[in-house]
Formats: sequence, structure tokens, C-alpha cells
Amino acid sequence: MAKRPKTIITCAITGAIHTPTMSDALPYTAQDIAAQAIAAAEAGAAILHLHARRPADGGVSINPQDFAAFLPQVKQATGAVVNISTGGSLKNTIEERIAPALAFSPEMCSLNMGSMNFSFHPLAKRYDTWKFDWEKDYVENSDTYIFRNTFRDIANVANTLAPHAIKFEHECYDVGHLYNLRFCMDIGLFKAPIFIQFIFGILGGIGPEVDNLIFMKRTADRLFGDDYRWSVLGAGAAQMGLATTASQMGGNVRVGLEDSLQIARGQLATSNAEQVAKIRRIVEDLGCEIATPDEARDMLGLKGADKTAF
Ligand code: KMH
Ligand code: ZN
Repeated sequence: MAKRPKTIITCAITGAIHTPTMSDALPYTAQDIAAQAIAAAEAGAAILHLHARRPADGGVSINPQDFAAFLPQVKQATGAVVNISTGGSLKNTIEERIAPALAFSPEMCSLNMGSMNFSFHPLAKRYDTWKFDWEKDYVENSDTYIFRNTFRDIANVANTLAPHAIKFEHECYDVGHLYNLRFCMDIGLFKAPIFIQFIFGILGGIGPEVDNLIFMKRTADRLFGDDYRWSVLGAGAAQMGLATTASQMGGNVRVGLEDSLQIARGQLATSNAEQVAKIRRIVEDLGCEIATPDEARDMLGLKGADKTAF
């Protein structure tokens, strides 16, 4: 029997969905983002998917200065692959959203493969009081946001970042996004092996059922053949179950407080590292090995940490 591929664990440390009121564990100061990223790498994450936050109030930030406050520390303390988000704001243009990736030339960055409703407004009902002024409006009004990632936006990212040899985490929230990605490959925007993050359970995207995972995987097999590597992210309560299923199907997994604040149904996680340790335990108990950062670099064809600008 062919040897099972190793499982790459990505940890998405803080994101742009959850707010400080929702969990004391959600990091937003540079110090806390760095500490949690380092602990997640020590627990077994090979890739760290990073957003920045405003240190004063935890608001979403795409300001390169806020990334500069933790990137060097993360690099010094871990061998992990740094992946910088280009999706970090629902309110900014794509040119603004790629500023951190342009400034720091990481080994990877996220690239969202279609425009969509992207909403988390139902979360607002769970809280009567909020830690910071901005949070309630931000969460409640997410039902009015369009997460804009047009074909021209995608080409813009690909062309602007091409000289940096950055590998993309292609964020696919629905099956149409796979066809968008195929089209973009056909016009020469991306080179194999591409890395697809199948995303389930975001309101506006495909739901978190195993049927959908199989459907997305089959569709990707048909569209990309051997030209792709893949990973799964289940939002909220779907996180651990879908990651477990993905690893058993030969895929890679993403966890982290960006995607879910829980460690088990109804129980808040105390840190990103706790989620990494849990999925690592499950993956290893079920007979798979996790990939080191260098093995992940090899599997995804990354340029190497020495070629980043931080
Ligand atoms: N901020 C969200 C709308 C990514 O990192 O590329 C989407 C997001 C995805 O954060
Ligand atoms: Zn993200």
C-alpha cells in the first residue's frame, strides 16, 4: 500500500471574524499574537496563517506596521512557514489588502477565490455587552458586506506578487471558486502544485457537511488532477470533525482561533496551541504523521524562509 502523506497543520491565529468580547483567548496585541503563534508552532503547526489587529482595541488591521510588530519575533523563535492574509478586511480594496504581503514577501499568503457574502452577524445576538466600541457594529453589519475578490482583483494579486515567488493558500468557500481557480490557472496566473484550502461553514459559502467535502474534493480532482495539494478548514463547531475527516482522506488541516473559538462543543479554547495539540493528537492516533515546516516547504514547493523580507 502507498505510504500515507504527512499531514500539514496550519494554524490561523487571530483572523478578522471574531472579536475580543467573544473570547479572552483571542490574541490582538503584537506580543500575544507572537506568543500564541510560537506556541502553536511548538505544538505542531507547520504553517502560521497570520492577520494583524489594532493593539489598542483588537480591531482588524491591514497596516504593515502592525505586522512588523510580531513577524520578526515569530521568525526568530520558530522554523514555521509564515502565511500572511490578503483577505483581512471586508472594507478595503485589494491593493490595500496586499500591502503587508508586498512589504514582507512571506513564503505564503492567502488568496480568496471569489466574491461573496461573508457574514457572521448571527454571532452578535450572543452578547449583551461588548469590550470595545467597534465590535457590535462590525459584527452586526457583516450582513451588509460583500467580500470582493473579482477576477481582476485576483489577477492583480497574482501579478503584483509574482516577483516575490509567494505560494498562495487559495481560499475556496464554495465549488464555484474551484472553477474560478481552474480558469486562473488556464490563463497562466498560478503554477502547480497549487495549494487549496477548502472552507466549510462560513455563512455565504458551502455548508460544513462531509458530503460537501467529498464533492469539493472530487471536483478538485477532476479540475486539477495531480496539480494540487489540499487542506480543510471547518468554521465554528465543524472545525475538529472536518479536519479529522480530511486527514483520513489524505488531506491537510487548518485549525486556529480565526476559524473557531472552541476546543469542544460549547467549550472555549484557551489558546491556538490547544487546538493544534488536539488535532495533532487525533491525526497521530489515527495513524498519520504530521509534517515539519521543512517537509511542508517541500510538499508545497515554497521558496524558503531565507527569502522573506522580515
Ligand atoms: N477576513 C475575512 C473576510 C483570509 O485570511 O484570506 C476572510 C479572511 C480570509 O480572513
Ligand atoms: Zn485569514
